[in-house]
Amino acid sequence: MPKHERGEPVDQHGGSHRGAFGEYGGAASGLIERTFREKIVLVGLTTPAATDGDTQRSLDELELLVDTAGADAVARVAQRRIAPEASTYIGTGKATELRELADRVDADTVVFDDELTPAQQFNLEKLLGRTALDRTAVILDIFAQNAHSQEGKAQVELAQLRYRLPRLRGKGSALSQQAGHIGTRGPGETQLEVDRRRIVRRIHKLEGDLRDIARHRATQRKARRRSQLATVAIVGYTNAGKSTLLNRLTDSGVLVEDRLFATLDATTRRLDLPGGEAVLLTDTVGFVRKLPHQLVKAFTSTLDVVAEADLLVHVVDATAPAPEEQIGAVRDVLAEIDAAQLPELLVFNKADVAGPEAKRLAAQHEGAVQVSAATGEGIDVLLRSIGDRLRALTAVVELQIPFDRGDVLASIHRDGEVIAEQVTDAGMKIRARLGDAAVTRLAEWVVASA
Ligand SMILES: Nc1nc2c(ncn2[C@@H]2O[C@H](COP(=O)(O)OP(=O)(O)OP(=O)(O)O)[C@@H](O)[C@H]2O)c(=O)[nH]1
Ligand SMILES: [Mg+2]
Repeated sequence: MPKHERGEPVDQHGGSHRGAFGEYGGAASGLIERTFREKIVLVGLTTPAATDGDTQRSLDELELLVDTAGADAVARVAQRRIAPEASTYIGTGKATELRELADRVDADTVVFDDELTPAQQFNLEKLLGRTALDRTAVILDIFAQNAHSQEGKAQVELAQLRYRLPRLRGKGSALSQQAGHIGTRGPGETQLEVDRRRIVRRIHKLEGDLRDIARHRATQRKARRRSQLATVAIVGYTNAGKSTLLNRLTDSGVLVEDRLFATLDATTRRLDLPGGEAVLLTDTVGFVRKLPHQLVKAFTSTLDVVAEADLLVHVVDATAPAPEEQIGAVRDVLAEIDAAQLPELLVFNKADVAGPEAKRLAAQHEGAVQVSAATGEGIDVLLRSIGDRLRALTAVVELQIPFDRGDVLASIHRDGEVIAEQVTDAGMKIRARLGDAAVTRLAEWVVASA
């Protein structure tokens, strides 16, 4: 049984004390191990655009998420509907059936595969007589358990508070959120208003802290840019093997676990490519289908490193049940952080287990490679591909530098790759491969671009 260090910050700052998976009491201190695993019923909806198989796969993943969060899925329900029902998501009739099932299997909680509106969640809890949660709450719970750095904790807390704010309601009473109801009128603030204000204040504080971190990061990145090293970001679905790959390539010792969202912070290391050039390689948080937008938004200070990369190395688990779907989900998140346009190198990982499937997948995507981050198979090809892709992204230009500008000459050697040098009457004529920034900076000496 894992230890749950969930110093869930929200509990200290007001609002409902209900953690994602019920009351914790002393467990919030991280000293007391949870002695039971909650029993969960999973509920998924199949809309006309999807198949039953899609829903089952999504529920398989939800089961894994629930398990990662520390609970057991004991039953699942899939329902076909044109669209979610506005007030109860599945409709009252289905909700009654669901309650009977939950009673029968003695479930503590029902988890829905899509984000519920605050009203749906409220109505469902009344109909089901037990806690109703959604996929978002489960993912937030896992993030809360895995956040260790100050930045990670602040980001997760911010996402949680933004998720909880509209769901806040007065203790115990179903009607207390309706202003003007008996018992809520009168001078002074209701407890609910106090809680809400406290949360809003905390949200502003966290936003300010994270803005500071983001600013500090931007300054660091600017310094790196000046060093002209290309930046490569490893992205991919959670558990695809991103951290294993960073470790394989740079001996980083980043935590690797067969667990969802093991990595929440970014780690950057220098990587020397076989062609002699060096790049900065970053491993960061993984993505998942329906990654809560609150999290994506809260994680900007971590994800900026992806949005500003020169190249994305997109790691795909070739043993996953539906790798193409995972690729799509990752690209959806990339679009959300304005990184969809970045050059991407697809890497099908776990080739040691996937066998011919890895090769087949790589063949279906132009320029893709297959590797095993665990055994090292295919890593040489990957390194060459990274070098090739980066070189293709930098321009080859010709520059004419007067003899008295040794400083400019030195900066070309430092920032780019000199292909040819020739002494002419007018000075040094140089053919060099340079990044965008260097080309702009050296524009007055550029005589031709190839
Ligand atoms: N067989 C095999 N297992 C691998 C390979 N690469 C990674 N794994 C395993 O896959 C699991 C996840 O690896 P991680 O490197 O933590 O994956 P990640 O993408 O960083 O995951 P998160 O940080 O949780 O999003 C671990 O159990 C690894 O040992 C591989 O090439 N082959
Ligand atoms: Mg990782």
